[in-house]
Amino acid sequence: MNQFITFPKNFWWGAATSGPQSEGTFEKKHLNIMDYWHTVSPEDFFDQVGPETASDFYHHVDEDLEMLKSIGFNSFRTSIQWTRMIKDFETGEVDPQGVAFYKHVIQKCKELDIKLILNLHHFDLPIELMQKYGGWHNKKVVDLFVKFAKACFEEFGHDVAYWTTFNEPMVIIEGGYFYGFHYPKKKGHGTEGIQALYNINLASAKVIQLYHDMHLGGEIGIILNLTPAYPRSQDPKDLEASRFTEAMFNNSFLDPAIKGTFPQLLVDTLKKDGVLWESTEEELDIIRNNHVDYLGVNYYHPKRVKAPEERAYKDWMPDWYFEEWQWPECRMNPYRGWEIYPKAIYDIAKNIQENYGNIKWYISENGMGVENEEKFKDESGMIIDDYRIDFYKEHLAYLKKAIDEGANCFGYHAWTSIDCWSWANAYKNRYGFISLDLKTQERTIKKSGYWFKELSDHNGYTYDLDIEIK
Ligand code: BGP
Repeated sequence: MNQFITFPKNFWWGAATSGPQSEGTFEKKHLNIMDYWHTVSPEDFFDQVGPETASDFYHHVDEDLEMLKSIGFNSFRTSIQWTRMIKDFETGEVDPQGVAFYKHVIQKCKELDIKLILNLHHFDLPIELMQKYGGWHNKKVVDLFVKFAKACFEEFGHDVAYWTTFNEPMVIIEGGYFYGFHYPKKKGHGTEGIQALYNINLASAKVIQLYHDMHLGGEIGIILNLTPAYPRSQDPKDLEASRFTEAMFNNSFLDPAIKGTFPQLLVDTLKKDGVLWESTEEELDIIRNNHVDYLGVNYYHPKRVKAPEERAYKDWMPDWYFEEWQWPECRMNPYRGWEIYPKAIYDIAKNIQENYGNIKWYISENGMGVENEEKFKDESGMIIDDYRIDFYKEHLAYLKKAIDEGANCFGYHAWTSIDCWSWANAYKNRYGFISLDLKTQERTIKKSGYWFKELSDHNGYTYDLDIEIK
């Protein structure tokens, strides 16, 4: 099948990265939890590579952004590191060097006519706030985050039109409280995690309120990783497990961000189990009345769930209500261990269209991490990543199908622009349109980068895979 697929006019094409994964720790006055984690347990990281240099965006801003422009980017997301921006977390006093760095990034994007989305939190809580207050389950951290956001809006608010409060807040809960894959590697801390989930929703709403009150003329959203929870069967018990999983892992942030409420099923379950978060009427009012202007959706893989067979945890955990299982038809990305299921993009789009007022949104991350990409190099040194191009083609085809049916999607960002560092995986799996030689910091555009340029220039591409889009 050869079909040219066109996207709506002015569609956003680009990719995302984050401060902690790209900048390097150069001249930063504080460490975040990921920086700190590497100092205490380097063996947790692939090849023990830490974030100190990362892709050295700190010293390559101009060159990198020019390269992104050259492969067709009209938009780009990164994040401001709390630990670079702020000198004193308690007062919110800024570090002039940090401010100067982000001003440079903003200025260069302007010069190149690249729309910049600045995110305020990408898993990078300052370690001092974890050591002093425990972390996101303490409401003190919420207030300090608002101070940080205020400083960002004051410094950059007139020059940046698109903001987001958090990237994948659910992963902060899963990684830091439920399953221990992020520092401080707590496992089974369900109740604390639930409080943190509430507090982050509150922090996001408070920052949205502040941003709107400052009348800066731009828009503010949130980036959520949405993982549709497909049930194993139509058995009522499996369906119940899938409804709970949706409420817990998707709607617990989606509902407050867009509707100002929490999913009833989640609230009822937590109440019944005696683990509902502590809230005040005043806080709930803030959440009720301050919604996002737009939504970013990170999509990598779905969840496949069934009714739980046994209680894996003694203390409260969401896993009391569901269990994951491997769908027999699953196509797996073996490097990352994530299922590849492009149709979920269509399902997410329909959900937003039908159940969330068709709010405007964009794909803020989607991509495929591959280990040892060196082996796909041709004689000229270019990585021939056809697998990645096919991955994008298939996902974009489902996105377009949803747009044709009325989904209010305004853009597509891949993960990521230039190969970047990651928590625990470090540089194992590469996702970029541009490869990075870790030793020399040399950047080389991959085949997918040239493909992306064509895609952006023509606002569309030829769908030529044998896989039918249904
Ligand atoms: C998302 C994060 C990114 C990025 C990506 C790839 O969850 O927002 O920061 O890391 O996943 O995941 P990983 O690097 O773990 O393979």
